[in-house]
Amino acid sequence: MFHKVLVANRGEIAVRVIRALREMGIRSVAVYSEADREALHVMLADEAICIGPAPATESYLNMEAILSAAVAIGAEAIHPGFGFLSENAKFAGLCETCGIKFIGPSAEIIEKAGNKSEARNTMKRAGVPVIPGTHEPVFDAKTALKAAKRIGFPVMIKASSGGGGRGMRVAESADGFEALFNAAQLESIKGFSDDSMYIEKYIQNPRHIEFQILADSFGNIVHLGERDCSIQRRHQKVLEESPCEAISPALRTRMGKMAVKAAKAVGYENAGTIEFLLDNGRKFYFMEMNTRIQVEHPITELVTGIDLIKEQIRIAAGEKLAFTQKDVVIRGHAIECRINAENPEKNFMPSPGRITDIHMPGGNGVRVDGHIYTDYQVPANYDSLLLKLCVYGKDRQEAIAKMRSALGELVIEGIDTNIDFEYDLVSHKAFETGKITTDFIESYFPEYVKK
Ligand code: MV4
Repeated sequence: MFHKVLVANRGEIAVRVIRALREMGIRSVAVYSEADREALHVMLADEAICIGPAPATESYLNMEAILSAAVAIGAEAIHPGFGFLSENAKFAGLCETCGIKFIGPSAEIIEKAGNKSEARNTMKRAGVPVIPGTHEPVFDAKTALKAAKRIGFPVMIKASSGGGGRGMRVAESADGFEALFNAAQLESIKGFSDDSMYIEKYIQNPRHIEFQILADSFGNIVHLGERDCSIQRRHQKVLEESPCEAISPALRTRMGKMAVKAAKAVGYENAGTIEFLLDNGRKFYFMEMNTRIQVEHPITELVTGIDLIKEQIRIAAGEKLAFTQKDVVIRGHAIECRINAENPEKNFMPSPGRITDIHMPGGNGVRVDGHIYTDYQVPANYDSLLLKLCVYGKDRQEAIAKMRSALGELVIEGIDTNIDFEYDLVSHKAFETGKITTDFIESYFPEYVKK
């Protein structure tokens, strides 16, 4: 096992990883920007190194500064968390070159998964269902239009290197198709320096379902069930739950097998996520593969009892998975609400500033993963995630009641937060009855959607 691990992140995920390292008896090294001198991850780690000024490009995205820090302090491995360098193939490759274990898959796998149209083809070849669409990347509007007519409208135009909804357009008909294609392609060239596009049949109001997988370096792969992440706003998840109430045990088995097959097809190692779209006819399609630990990992931990961060570290250290698929039992129901420093009444504008008071909920089945404390100054330089409020109940109904109770108790003063907005979401009849699709917020909270 490692003796010392550097955590190349900040905020709640850095805190989460440092806690796991301490439990495992491994020394932790925090890195921090000048804006994060007072951050919790810096206080909790065994050692801490300043890696640069506040802008992420000069600190948390600064590969040289992070690798120099790791070498200087004698860290044997780097945990990248999520965001920042976590899905950067170049960084994973540089770690390898420096003789430092990157806690995640290899640079080759990250690269493969990052190209969405290539991943799509790999999955199709492996027998994983994909959305009907093009099999070769398209580079011009004329060829794309021909493909769209063959697929049948409505279609979705997507960038091969896309993500987070960038370089993506829905085309309802041939009218105006070429303009939409050109706009999506321009966004992709600007955002990803890539003009490669693909076309898919458009799935109306699907659910976003993702399967958690764990794969060790001996080719053993298991899935840990799914998370329903359909409730999103501008491609940012707002609330997630596990399991998905619309998935029967039989469908879970089928989708889980496909998730494992998808991971096998790329020779996956470490923790990963296979994203599917589930349509209203209960048909599912592979959409993307995420090669990092995800924000919403705690709900999977709550329903499986498996510590995903510890598993990531064990796998990276070369250990075999200590359990098989039949040992993984999904029990009860978990929900996560992301609590952000933002103002829902002002188009969710970020609300950095000093936290003057906090009251945390607690009790049976309540888990808080956060990084804030009284008098902490939330910097304006990074994302607005303050904490993740998670609840675990024997069933969905109990989990919902627990979440409402916990949100009602949670107090964060001094800055604006989305606590009340989350309370309204979990109190809505449509949420209670499980009418959850990707258009949930537009449909039931239109006043919060800026046109
Ligand atoms: C789609 C789709 C419908 N049909 N693809 C959104 C981000 C990127 N990962 C892919 N996305 C979508 N792809 C086809 N063929 C709908 C979405 C989509 C979506 C997916 C998951 C969660 C929220 C979403 C919000 C809008 C659109």
